[in-house]
Amino acid sequence: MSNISVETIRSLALVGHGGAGKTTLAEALLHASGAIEARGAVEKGNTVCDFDPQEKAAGHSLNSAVVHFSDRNVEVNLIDTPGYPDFAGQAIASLAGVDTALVVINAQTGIELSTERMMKAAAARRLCRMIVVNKIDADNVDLPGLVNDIRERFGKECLILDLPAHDRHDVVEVLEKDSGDADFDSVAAAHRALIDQIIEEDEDLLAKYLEDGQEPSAAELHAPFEKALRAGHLIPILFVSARTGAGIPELLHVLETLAPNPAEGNPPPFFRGEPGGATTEGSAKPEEFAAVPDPAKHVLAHVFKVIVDPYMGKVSVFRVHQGTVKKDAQLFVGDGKRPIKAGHLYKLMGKDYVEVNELLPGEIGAVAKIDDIDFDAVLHDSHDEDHIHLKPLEFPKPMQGLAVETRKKGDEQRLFEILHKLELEDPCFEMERHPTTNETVIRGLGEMHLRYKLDKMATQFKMELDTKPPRVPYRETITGNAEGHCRHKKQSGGAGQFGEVYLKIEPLARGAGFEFVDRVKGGVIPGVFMPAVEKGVRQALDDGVVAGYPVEDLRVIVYDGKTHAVDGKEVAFVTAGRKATIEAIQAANPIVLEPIVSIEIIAPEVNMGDLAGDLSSRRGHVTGTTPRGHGTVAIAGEVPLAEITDYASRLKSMTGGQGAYTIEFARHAQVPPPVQQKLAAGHKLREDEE
Ligand SMILES: Nc1nc2c(ncn2[C@@H]2O[C@H](COP(=O)(O)OP(=O)(O)OP(=O)(O)O)[C@@H](O)[C@H]2O)c(=O)[nH]1
Ligand SMILES: [Mg+2]
Repeated sequence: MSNISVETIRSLALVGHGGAGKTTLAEALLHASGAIEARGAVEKGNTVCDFDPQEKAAGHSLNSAVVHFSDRNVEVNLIDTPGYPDFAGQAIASLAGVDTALVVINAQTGIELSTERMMKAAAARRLCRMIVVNKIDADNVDLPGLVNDIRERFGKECLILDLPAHDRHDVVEVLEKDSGDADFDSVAAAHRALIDQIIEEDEDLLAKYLEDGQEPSAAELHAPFEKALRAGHLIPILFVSARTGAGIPELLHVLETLAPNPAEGNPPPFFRGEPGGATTEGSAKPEEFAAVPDPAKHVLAHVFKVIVDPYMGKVSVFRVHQGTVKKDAQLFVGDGKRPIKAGHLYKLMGKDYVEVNELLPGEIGAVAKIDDIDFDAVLHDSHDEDHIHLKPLEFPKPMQGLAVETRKKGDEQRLFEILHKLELEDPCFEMERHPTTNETVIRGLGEMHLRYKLDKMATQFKMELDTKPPRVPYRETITGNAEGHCRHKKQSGGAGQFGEVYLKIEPLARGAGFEFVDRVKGGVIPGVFMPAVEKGVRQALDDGVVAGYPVEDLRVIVYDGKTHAVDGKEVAFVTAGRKATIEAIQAANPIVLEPIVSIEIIAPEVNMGDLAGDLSSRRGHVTGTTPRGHGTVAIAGEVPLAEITDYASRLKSMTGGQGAYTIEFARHAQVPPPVQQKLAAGHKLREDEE
């Protein structure tokens, strides 16, 4: 038995923008704790966390990586996440595995796109947050200015917990100390501000403090400190240099004494019931409950990462939230009836798998070769825990698309298998197959994201692909009510076919999808044929009517019809359902909708005018701009997806390679009439089937 207890466990994710130094910081922490003998460097491609050959070649992280180490009295589970917005999927997913987000900011570049996104995402998950300003050793850094920026952007709750000293070779902590030399600011003032903020959380302590002026002891401050962290009333700022090691011992000390253990963090938001259950008639509203980090209770664990490892097979990485996961334990996956056996339990150390016998609440572990465990699965050991889910994380919807085709004929099946594996690993990577055009489209968050997947397919799976811009995923919908009718009758040789359908259609709110209502009275269309009618309706909707894109957001009400004792046939009702629907849609002022994406561009300030002009020439517009210091600006805007298929190369040439952008689905909007006419030209409705 080890002497780990829940109180000694810390689980943290390093998040923040690309290049902030997260991977280097993980390396520094591992080294300082004695977990590794020598420190690797990202440039040399020998860090624990960037172990993937593609990461080594790229010089930055592409995937999240999990490590663990013991230091003094604590067991730290640490996740290093990729910072470039293209790889945000795994960074966001990691938040479900930890109590604390360490948001790393590059002192040279200040607050960046992912800094803000991850601060927000961590707050939305109610994680404790700490800001780590890295690279304090670098030239031309303005640390007091950065502290002001941080407080302006993220609030007055961001308070200094240590200050750089001795010309940034060192730091001095300000919670226990109230005097000393710092490079800027005063230790006394930072100390006072911190104590005042913490004491606010505890009325008794505050009263005592006001009465006798006696400062509370470190022990007395612990509980209110945790409370302030949990409530987001305190976001400590720490300074480090992952390169020189300045501030690293102090950061470790903070992890030991102040970072919350699993019982001190906000409990993870589990709920019992089906997602969306509240909106489906008759089903109970999902009921929220908190997992209790008690090793003696039933097991509850959540899979926040899946790796498809060439040697280990499918690896599911999970965090234990409740109970103890033991080697050889029988675990249920979600609502699955048959348990799986966790024959080997691992803790991860970058690419290495370290076998363990048990995992306590707060720990991050993995099981391998169990195909039934997918991303976001809940593992448990009692059927009482069926229908349990963790509150879903919010991921950006991938919109950057590329149509792909295998170079070798006959490789299609293998392509799907590989794409499916890649989908498993990355919540922001999707593949779609368009049966009408026979097109396979991959979608990700940006051009770099897709390029990485193509490289991975080529190197790891030896799958070479040709690519081209994909068809834009337009949709069709209706703007008015209308009726449709079809009497399908066929007399060909022997047995005939007969089916007649009357229906009405009504528009529904955007995003509502499709509703099918059977309002036929007196069995004029016998119940057995109703599924056939619905099938026909769905065929019409899937095929599209105006321009060949799926029709959405409407209700179809079948209210009358007729059958025939001998010739009434399923196929006849499918055809009648389809044609009646087409007739109704054509009469209901159909329109074509296009996806509009929100775009975020980071670029040099000097290019702003050009970029805004270019965006409006693409039927888009700027919604806001934020200067980010260091001569760069963040431009937010909206633009139709159809207009930015070539944006990556355009941005590159407009900014001399200095610009970056990401897009995210925003909404659907009606295409301008000339575009609709163009799309509609050449569209043919399907022929009758025999
Ligand atoms: N001067 C200085 N350079 C640093 C420091 N920490 C990291 N770097 C350098 O900054 C660059 C980026 O470091 P990484 O550790 O890869 O940054 P990251 O946050 O993991 O980046 P992503 O993986 O892209 O999210 C590398 O060249 C590091 O050597 C530091 O404390 N001081
Ligand atoms: Mg990294």
